[in-house]
Amino acid sequence: MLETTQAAIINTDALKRQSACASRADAKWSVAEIEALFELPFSDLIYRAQKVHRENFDPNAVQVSTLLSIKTGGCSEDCGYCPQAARYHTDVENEPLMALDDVLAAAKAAKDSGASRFCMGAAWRSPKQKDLEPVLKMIAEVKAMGLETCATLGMLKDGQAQQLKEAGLDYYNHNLDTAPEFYGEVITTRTYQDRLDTLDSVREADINVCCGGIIGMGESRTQRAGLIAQLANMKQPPESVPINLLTQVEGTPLHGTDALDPFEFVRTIAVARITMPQSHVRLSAGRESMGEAVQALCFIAGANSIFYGEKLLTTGNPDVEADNALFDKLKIRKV
Ligand code: SAM
Ligand code: DTB
Ligand code: SF4
Repeated sequence: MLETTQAAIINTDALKRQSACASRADAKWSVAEIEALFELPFSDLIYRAQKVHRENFDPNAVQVSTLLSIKTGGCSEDCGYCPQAARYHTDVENEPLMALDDVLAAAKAAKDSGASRFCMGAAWRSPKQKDLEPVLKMIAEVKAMGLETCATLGMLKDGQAQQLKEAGLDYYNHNLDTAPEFYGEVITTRTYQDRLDTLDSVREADINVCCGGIIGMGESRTQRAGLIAQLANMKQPPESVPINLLTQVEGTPLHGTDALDPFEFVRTIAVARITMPQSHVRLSAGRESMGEAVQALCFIAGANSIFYGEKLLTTGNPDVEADNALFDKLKIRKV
């Protein structure tokens, strides 16, 4: 009997794994195939990415989302890039959950400046039920303002995704961050499988998935390809794929990592575009240090979404005037 129960548990686990990630046999892209894309001459890669982009999207429209950190700092996790982890000595202070009215005022300002989606982030390992209740209210009210809603609150437990859906959540952001082979170098307090399980519950609750990662953490090109393979081989790839360039924050373990060549970042965007033709690829953290030319290359390579507003969660982002000026020069429309 014990054996049967154990076998059932193992089978359920195996099924769960398959539901987030395609099994080897139906993998759409091997890591080697993705690496071969990375190896293409730059112009050939960008040409392929532009072709795929134009077949699937208006090439001159970029979706804009504004982020707000509704609960900042004091996080129990050890993500090596993150200024909000309590264990690292950064300038980020631990703050309580923001009041509803303050969140709504920020959402209104985001809407007035042209954002179509409002993303609320919390520095939690996982939301406690007593913390989730006020967030559900925020989601419902932001939605009622006519904005799309997104939240990133950490790992979700049974039933929480369903509650978020019922409150009106359109997108849940939960990143895989990097390839499984590099993951343990960056985070030890939660597993890759924990992340896949949360992504599964988001899918099951019929919430759009926003899932991507961070480039420039010292991973190899093969590992960058490994992250893209994980995302592209999902049974249903994420609707939104944020590609963050590591923002190095003093006091975090990854501060001092060798800077990534900007062309390698552009290549990663192009490869994400080719392998996930129907996903919005978001040029995420790191834009402030990129300059206009590299950002323009990212749009040409197929990025069609950004975080818009002078702050990400705790670090800086270009101000809206600078983004609007760039969009005017490139004749890009915000959507
Ligand atoms: N605490 C929740 C979690 O980890 O799921 C939600 C917020 S967390 C800050 C969201 C994502 O932001 C992380 O998964 C990571 O990909 C990204 N991020 C955090 N710090 C970053 C940094 N310094 N540079 C680039 N991306 C970063
Ligand atoms: C994502 O992939 N990038 C955003 C959002 N999802 C939540 C966060 C970037 C955070 C950068 C560091 C900071 O501002 O604290
Ligand atoms: Fe906490 Fe999220 Fe930062 Fe990790 S990335 S330390 S879970 S806030």
